[in-house]
Amino acid sequence: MALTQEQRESVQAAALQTRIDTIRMVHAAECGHPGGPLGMADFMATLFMRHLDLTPENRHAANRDRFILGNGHTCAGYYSLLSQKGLIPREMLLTFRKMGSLLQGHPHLNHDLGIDFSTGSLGNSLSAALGMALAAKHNGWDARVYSASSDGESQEGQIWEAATAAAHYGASNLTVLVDFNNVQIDGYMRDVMNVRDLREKYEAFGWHAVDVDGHDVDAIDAALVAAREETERPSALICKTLIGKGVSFMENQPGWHGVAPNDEQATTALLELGVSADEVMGMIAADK
Ligand SMILES: Cc1ncc(C[n+]2csc(CCOP(=O)(O)OP(=O)(O)O)c2C)c(N)n1
Ligand SMILES: [Mg+2]
Repeated sequence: MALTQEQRESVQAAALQTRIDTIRMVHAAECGHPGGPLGMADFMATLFMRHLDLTPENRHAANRDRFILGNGHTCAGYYSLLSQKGLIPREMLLTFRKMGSLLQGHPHLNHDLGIDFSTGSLGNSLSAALGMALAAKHNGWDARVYSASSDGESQEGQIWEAATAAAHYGASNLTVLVDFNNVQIDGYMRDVMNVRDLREKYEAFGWHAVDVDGHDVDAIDAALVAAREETERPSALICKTLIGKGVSFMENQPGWHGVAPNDEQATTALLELGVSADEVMGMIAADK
């Protein structure tokens, strides 16, 4: 079923909050990765708000849905969404990347916070997600396993070992959402190491694979519904995104892969995201 206007607006509000939190967290930490989470915000918000069955009540249940962030460096947005779902206290967000904080610069497994796997070293995520998906099937659980990955992570050989095994074992309860932004740490992906057409690749590996506009929440929601309806094959959503989406000077700029905005840049970013001038002044001061 298509999203109602109310549902669409609620997902878009969650995506906007994710972008605002990302800017504030990376600004406050004075380090981190703002570009990726801004680009992923729309498909991550659709997944977290509409599909992923993870709540404060069920977080310790063995048979609940799982999520693994393969491109772990984009965790500011992930933490924001976990806080919007009530798993991470909001006041914890600004401790991001500070000494002693549970919110490390890459996710550390913590079921209290809803974090299902430690990531940061690219390439492991799909294997881990596949293990969880097969375990759920083995136990007869009606649980789905989602992972986020990226064009950069798709350069890792282990991803393709997992893709082979997932199709072979018919892990139809597994869905990967790939952040395809043509950017990685050192520049444009097509210049550094072109992974080419990932939809064709996943399809050739035996997956149900679709290209989707990674900023169109209706299209993402429909693709996630179709993935749930698959009974034989794992599903891959190749989400075409713009790194830095929503902040004009960060869009499509590899330089914003892993650099924190200074006070002036954070102010401009928050204003562009629609935060009022008064609120922005308060935020910049509070982030210190
Ligand atoms: C195994 C491994 N090799 C190298 C790195 C260093 N690294 C961190 S992020 C990154 C780029 C990954 O590309 P992508 O996820 O597409 O980045 P983005 O689109 O967010 O800029 C690399 C190479 C790593 N984390 N793990
Ligand atoms: Mg990328």
